[in-house]
Formats: sequence, structure tokens, C-alpha cells
Amino acid sequence: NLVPIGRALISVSDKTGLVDFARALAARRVELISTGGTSLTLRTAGLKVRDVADVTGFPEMMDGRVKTLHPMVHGGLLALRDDDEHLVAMAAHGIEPIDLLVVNLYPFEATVAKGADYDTCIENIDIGGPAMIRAAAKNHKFVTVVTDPEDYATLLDQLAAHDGATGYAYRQRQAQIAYARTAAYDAAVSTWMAGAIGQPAPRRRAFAGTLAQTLRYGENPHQAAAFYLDGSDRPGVATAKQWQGKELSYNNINDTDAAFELVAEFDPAQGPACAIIKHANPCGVARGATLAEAYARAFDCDRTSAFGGIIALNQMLDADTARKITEIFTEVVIAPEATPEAREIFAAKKNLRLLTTGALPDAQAGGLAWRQVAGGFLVQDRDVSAITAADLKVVTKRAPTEQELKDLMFAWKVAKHVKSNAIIYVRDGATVGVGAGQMSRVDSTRIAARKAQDMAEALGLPRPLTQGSVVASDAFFPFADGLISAAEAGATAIIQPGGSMRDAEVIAAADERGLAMVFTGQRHFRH
Ligand code: 93A
Repeated sequence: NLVPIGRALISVSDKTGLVDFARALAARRVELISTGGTSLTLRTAGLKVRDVADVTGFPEMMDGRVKTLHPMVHGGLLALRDDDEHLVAMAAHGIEPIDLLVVNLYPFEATVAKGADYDTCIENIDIGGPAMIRAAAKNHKFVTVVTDPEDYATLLDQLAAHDGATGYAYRQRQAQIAYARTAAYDAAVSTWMAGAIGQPAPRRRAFAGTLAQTLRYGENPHQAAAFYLDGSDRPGVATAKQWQGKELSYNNINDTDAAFELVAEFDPAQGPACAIIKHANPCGVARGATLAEAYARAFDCDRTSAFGGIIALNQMLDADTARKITEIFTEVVIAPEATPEAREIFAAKKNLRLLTTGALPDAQAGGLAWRQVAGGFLVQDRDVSAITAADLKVVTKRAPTEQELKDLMFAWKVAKHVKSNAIIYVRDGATVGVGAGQMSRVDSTRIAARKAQDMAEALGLPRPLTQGSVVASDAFFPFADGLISAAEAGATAIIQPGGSMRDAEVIAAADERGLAMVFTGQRHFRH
């Protein structure tokens, strides 16, 4: 199963490491065949190269659209070396075997990311490259394929270990990687086209990502894991610069994403906001006159849970906020930017990871969301619905006051980012109780109230902050019990979608207690 490498076809857009790699092949007496730009680079470096035009007998033509699409190339890649008929065909047509294919594709994804126009993106769809990669990968019984400069070193290791040959298991692995590359490439083309022609719905689409990073482990240490990029340039954990701290873990990435997406709901033009996340749910979200105050108020929602949490800020991290944050242990801080002074303060905390993204993601920008199920995955539009005060329907005798209304809108934004059943108590632009992920809505209501009670005791407050708060519920109250329990905790106003069979009962319970209640007509399930 060892196949010696005698002839290589090299055609690469990304010329990183190319010359050294080709020189190492040449030193093993491998004959090099290349396309235009690749040939030029190799020749300029003093290497001996045959042009692919010399192999095909055709010049590269049509702006390079047709250079390797020829039987002399594809016959050389696909011929079975142990099949008499194939050997006869090769001899009859003068087809020479190609033992090694080194291709990396036109940079389609990078061209899209740069915001290139339609025609430029089209021109950057590689046709000949994927055709050769797929051919070489299919014929991995005899042919070795390399599609990434990062794999040059391991190929040279193979050749060194096997006296200029590659082993079957290695070729199989390379073929599998090659098909991952071409699949991701075509998925990127389809995804880009869907957007370009205004067909972004999650139907008749192909999905694939490109490997960004192999992670140390997954949700638990016994699970292997990796981080893939989907090619969108949404600011967030995927695009962030990490200034310090250990490598992000799987859970860090998941939680940091949840934190940043939540804080992005709060327009920085309307003031600073902070979200603290644990296990993908917020344990505190707040606005403040300053960023430091926003953090302190978010922290006061649930100081116990905030320990070891993930903090997201909707504007530049400043020194004051940085100093406050370092008072307890935090895993990750993500912000659009950080001042040099703030970075210096963090530098003393070696384990604290700091990420900056340059911008906040647009909470209203479309896109797709995935969920895995056995045998497949579910795809839907991102939940980008947002309501304004004008969309609300007052259903109680009493309408909310101006302050209640402000807090109701705040609570509703947070509810969208809390696992169902979600109940959020808010007072003066800060969460004061979060009930998340319960199977019964009334339990979420009670848990949030009880935690607020605990916090009041810890902070030495006379009463829990739920007294005089407002409450958001991500979906309707199926019974009046949840609402009654929120009222008992001191809530004075409620925001919820409405639409329950028992709405009349729920409204009556609100009226009886003098609560104001508004319906959104929209729910924010997050399961
Ligand atoms: O336009 S193509 O799809 N037509 C081809 O026949 C072809 N063959 C190789 N592009 C083709 N390639 C691509 O050219 C390779 O995948 C590689 O990315 C690039 C290398 O071109 P050069 O050697 O001229 O820099």
C-alpha cells in the first residue's frame, strides 16, 4: 500500500510555504507540474517546473477558467494503476500518472468576506481545482491529495518515513479532508448566492463550515470538539481578538456568544449596558449611567451565580469597569473595544480572557440558527423580532406608567435570550430576578423571586428588589398562578405575548391586584 511519489501537480492560490515545500519535493526527485502563477513562483525561486499547458497541449485560456480541465490531467489523476484497461488507455493517449496533487482553491470565502461585487465573487468560484481534488481523492488508492498548506509538513514527514512514498491510511485521511474542503467550498458558494439573490430562507440550502480551531475538549472532557466558522462576518466570539488568558473552551465560546448577542440588544447610543452569563443564561443584565455602574447593577442581580461568569459589554471597556470586574473571578470579558488602561488592569489577571470585536453585532440582522437532532438538524431564521412600545396592547384596566413601560421593554429584550420558561423581573433598567429553563412557568416565577429574596438578604436590603419591579414572560401564562406569584413577589406590571385560552382569567387576576399588563402578540421561546 505504499505508493512512491514520482510526479506532482501543484496549483495553489495561497502560496504560503509553497517554495520550501516544492524544494523539498524536488530534492526527492519529484517532477513538478504547475499552473501559471504557481509555475512563475517556483521558477522565480529557481526550481524546475513543467507548465500544465505543456502536459495538456492547450494553453491556459479564458482568463484561466480552463487550465487543468483536460483528460491529460484528469486521466493522470483517475487512472487505476492496477487495471490493465486503464494502463492501455494511458499508453494509447500518452497520459502520465500524477501521484500527488497539491491544490488550494481560489479564495472564494475571502473574496465574499471582503465585500466584493457579484461578478468578482463569481470569477472566484474555482472549477478546475475542486474537479482535480475530487478526482485525486476518489483515486486515493494511488494518489495523494493535499488541500491546505498546513498539511505540507505532514506530507514531507510521510515521504521521509517511507522513503519517498505515502501509506494508504494517510492517503485515505487526506482524501476525507479533501472532500470536506470541496463540500464546504460549494456550501459557501450556495450560501453567498442565497444572500446575493435575496433567497436567504433556510430551504434548499447546503451547510458546511471551515475549521477554525480544534478545541481541547467539548462540553465535557471526554468529548472531542472543534470550532467551525460559517463564513459570515457577524462580530462576535468567532471574529474576536483575544488579548490575554488561556485558550477559549467549548463552553466559553458558547457562553460568550450568548452574552454578546444579549448585550447587543442594547443600543450603545442609549447608554452603557452589561450582561453577565452563566451556562448560556443571564444572571444579570443592566443599564447604568456609566459602564462601571451597569456592571455593578448586573452583578447585584445574582452575585453568587456571577462568580466565574462571562461578561459582555455594549461599549468600550474602560479602566473603572475593568477594575470592578477584577474584584471577583470572571472567565471571559467581551466588548467591542477596550482602552489601553483597561487592558493593563486586566493584564494582572492572567487567567481572565479579554476579547474585543471592533463592533457590536446587529441584533436585527437576519441569519440562520441550527439545532441538532438525531439523524439531522433543524434550521430556522434567527429570532430577530423586536417590538416597540407602539406594538403593545394594554389589556388591563391600568396602563403601565412611563417607568414601568421602559422596564417592560427592557425585560422583554432580556426574555428573548433566556431559556424557556423564562421569567425576568426588572427594576430601573436592571434585572433583579431571572427564572430560566424550568419546565413549568410558575416555577420560573418563584425561583426568580426566591433568588431576589436571597440577594436582598446578602446585600442587607430591607426588601427584595422584586418589590416594585416589572415582569416579562417569554410566552403566555397558561394559568393565573404564575402571574399571581409574580404579583406576590411585588411585581406591578407584566409583559407577555398573550394568546392563552385562559387570558381572561389571567387579565382578571392582574386587574384584581392593580397590575398593568401588556401583550406583545409575539413570543420568544428559546428551548
Ligand atoms: O478557473 S479554474 O476553475 N480553471 C481551471 O482549470 C483551474 N485549474 C486550477 N481554476 C483552476 N485552478 C486553480 O487555479 C487552482 O485551484 C488554484 O487555486 C489556482 C492556481 O492558479 P495559479 O497557479 O495560476 O496561481
